[in-house]
Amino acid sequence: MIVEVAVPKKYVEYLDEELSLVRTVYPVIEDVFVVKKPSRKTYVSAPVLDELRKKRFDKLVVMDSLKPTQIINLVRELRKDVVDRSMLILEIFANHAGSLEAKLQIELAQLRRNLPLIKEAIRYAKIGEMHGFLGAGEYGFEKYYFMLKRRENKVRREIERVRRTRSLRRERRERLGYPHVAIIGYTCAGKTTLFNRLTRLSKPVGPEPFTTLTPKSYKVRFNSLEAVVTDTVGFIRDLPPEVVEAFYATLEEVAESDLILNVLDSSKPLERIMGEVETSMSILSKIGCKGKPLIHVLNKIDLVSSERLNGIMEGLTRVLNNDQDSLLPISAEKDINIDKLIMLVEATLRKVLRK
Ligand SMILES: Nc1nc2c(ncn2[C@@H]2O[C@H](COP(=O)(O)OP(=O)(O)OP(=O)(O)O)[C@@H](O)[C@H]2O)c(=O)[nH]1
Ligand SMILES: [Mg+2]
Repeated sequence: MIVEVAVPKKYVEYLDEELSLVRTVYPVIEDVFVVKKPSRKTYVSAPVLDELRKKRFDKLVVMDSLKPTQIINLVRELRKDVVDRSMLILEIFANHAGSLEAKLQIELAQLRRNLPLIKEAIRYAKIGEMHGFLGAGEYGFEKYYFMLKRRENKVRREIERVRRTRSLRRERRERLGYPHVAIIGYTCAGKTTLFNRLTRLSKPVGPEPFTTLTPKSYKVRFNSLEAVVTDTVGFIRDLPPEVVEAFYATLEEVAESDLILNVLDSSKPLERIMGEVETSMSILSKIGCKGKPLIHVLNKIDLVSSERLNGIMEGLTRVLNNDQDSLLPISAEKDINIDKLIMLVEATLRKVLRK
């Protein structure tokens, strides 16, 4: 599968991150082009469409969120498959989903993404401009639409059932009275590596975004104090709303935690780290975690020189809320400062529990 990638101007500074998302699903990228001003009808301009028609590729990946009409117009113009950023992120999620809950959530999100597309196709079929992809014109689409609608309701009920089981498990744990520590952060920051280090488990880790899709909890001893630690789904800039709704419901554990560890990747440029702190903080406030004790864990320090590390620490100290939050450089992989982190978690939890 060879893909052609369109990147909007607003994402050019994050080109490497956007392309790493694409490569997770489509390793062979034929070409990348920047879209300065998206067209309302086909997203890319008419001259670019002409260029694209001459090229050999199987799929056009657009790293922006497209309207159903834009997708349908592009497919009709190019006679090729078109995938936008939301669909791509959902595909990555689908490839990584292990648990039943994650699989159902992805199916629901994909249904919610596809239903408006099919509605649009019905509209086209009705004005006689597009033949039904089920070969039955407008009636084929309509039948398909209602079938998916029924499936959507069924999946929704199923998810509620699975979530109830998970929340019962959580209540049982709470009755046992353990404090709760949630590990959050941008995707690939090293959350699961840290979780594994603390729990001595070996949950899957990897350089691909969104390796972890189901939150995992485990009991950990922080010196004299035992607590339950939860690993969570990573964050990324501009998450599609379908994904936010589906996945970040699993973040309810974070909202109920006593302490949050926000994992940051120190091997990235400072501006990028700052941007990621911003993304994480805005998601935290959306899920009702404002004012919770936070430890910013600056991970992967084995990859940076002490000079660079000092620069990053200074930069972060300036933007973080330092009266309340702590900042600690570590390497989860190379076991640097993990003992310090354990002491800091213990001390912070003691303070919180005394309140
Ligand atoms: N050099 C170095 N690499 C690390 C460190 N911690 C994690 N990594 C690497 O960073 C990559 C991502 O690690 P994960 O633990 O999977 O990251 P995550 O935050 O759980 O990512 P998602 O679950 O995908 O959101 C992996 O390739 C790890 O081996 C570290 O301290 N040093
Ligand atoms: Mg992970």
